Amino acid sequence: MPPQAQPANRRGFLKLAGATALAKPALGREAALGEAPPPAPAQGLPPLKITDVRVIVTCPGRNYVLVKILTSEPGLYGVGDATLNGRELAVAAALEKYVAPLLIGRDPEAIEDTWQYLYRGPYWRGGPVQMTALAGVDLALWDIKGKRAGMPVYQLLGGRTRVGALAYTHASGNDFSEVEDAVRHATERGFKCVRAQVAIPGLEGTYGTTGSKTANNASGRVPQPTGLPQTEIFEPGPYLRVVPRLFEHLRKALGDEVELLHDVHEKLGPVEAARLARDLEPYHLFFLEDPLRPEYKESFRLIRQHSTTPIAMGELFNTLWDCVDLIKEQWIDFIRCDLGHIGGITNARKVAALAEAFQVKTAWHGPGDIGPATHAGNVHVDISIPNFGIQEMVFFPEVTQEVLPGAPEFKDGYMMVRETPGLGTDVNEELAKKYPYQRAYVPTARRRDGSVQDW
Ligand code: EZ4
Ligand code: CO
Repeated sequence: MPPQAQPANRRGFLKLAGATALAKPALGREAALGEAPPPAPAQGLPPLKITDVRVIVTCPGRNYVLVKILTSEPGLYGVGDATLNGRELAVAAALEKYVAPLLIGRDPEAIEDTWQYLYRGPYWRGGPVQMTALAGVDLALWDIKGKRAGMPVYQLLGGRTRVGALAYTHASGNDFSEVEDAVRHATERGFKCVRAQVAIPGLEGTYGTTGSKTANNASGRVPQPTGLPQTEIFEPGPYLRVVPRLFEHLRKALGDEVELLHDVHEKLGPVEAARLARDLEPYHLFFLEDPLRPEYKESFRLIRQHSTTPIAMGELFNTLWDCVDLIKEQWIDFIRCDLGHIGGITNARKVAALAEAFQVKTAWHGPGDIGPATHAGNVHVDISIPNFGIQEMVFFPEVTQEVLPGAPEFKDGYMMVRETPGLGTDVNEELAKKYPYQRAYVPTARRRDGSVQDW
């Protein structure tokens, strides 16, 4: 019987196949040295092949790129997210033109082999575009494996280590009292941890606050009518004076219990970041996020020498190797890679394991500009590792949830994955067509003198 003729449902197949198949699983063929490993089907299951790879670009509220991988088992497919904010079509092209042809006919069960093949195979490795494409494939393959096993992905990763993933949300405003209100609103919703950002007087727009009280707008959720990036103005002096006062205000107004975080968004130089970390010490942050640019990791040593404010870093990293120095030197307390930009679950679990050895915890990036499948991947990893720290999250608007259903759910301060097999997320392809891609960039930033500044 060809694989296509097998029932999609595992139990159905077992019933049909009976004890013979269980005793002697039908292997595709013998392994040949020097070739990719042949399909190695799980006990009692027929070998599986990838038959189609669909790349779906859609804009239900903002742009998303999805990878849908179909298999030779009727009805069995996986969905991954390959969204790279402001460079969506570059990833879609990488997937369509280069990755998809390599996947057709491969064994979808061989996740690690496929990961290595797509990472090292093209010779030109790494970078956000390729690593986001790889993440999309990786997430889809974990989704398939979970569905085939009849288990949520966290079970395949070793099972639960916790009930839910402690979450943080964003609170921002144009002045201290607006931020205070936003933090109160978040705690009323059940959040125990809140990231606080404030507009800096005299500067036109500051990361996390531009033109709106929601960080989602600031990070480009609404495609701009011109289709070109907005420009923000940044000066370190006013920023370094205002931020400690914000947290002084919040602690006086809200007390000590709520956990507060702040995102520098890689905007400072080393000694400036050290000063901010030191000045924030009295307010006991949960962590100070992404204080420095990612290029030169040793600068983090300087922050450590001056402060006990916990430090988190990583959303601009693309591989495990970007994380090595920060973790092994214990220059950070939280590693916060973006699963969607470091090649998915396969690489994230290695980052987590490396971090575990050095008592560093995880805090995976969780903004609105990565899709529900990546958020689900985040939480499946969060609840199956020993050294989880915290999970950044967003509430997806209704229209996004209709096109991309199944994001993890928020419950009393924690993220919960669905107990359905696989990642628990999906894509409504028909509905996705109603929301065509709209060009949108992340904002850029400049100093008052006109020179380029990190956003
Ligand atoms: O600005 O994902 O912690 N979250 C963040 C995000 C990033 C966006 C950039 O695409 O820093 O909001
Ligand atoms: Co951030």
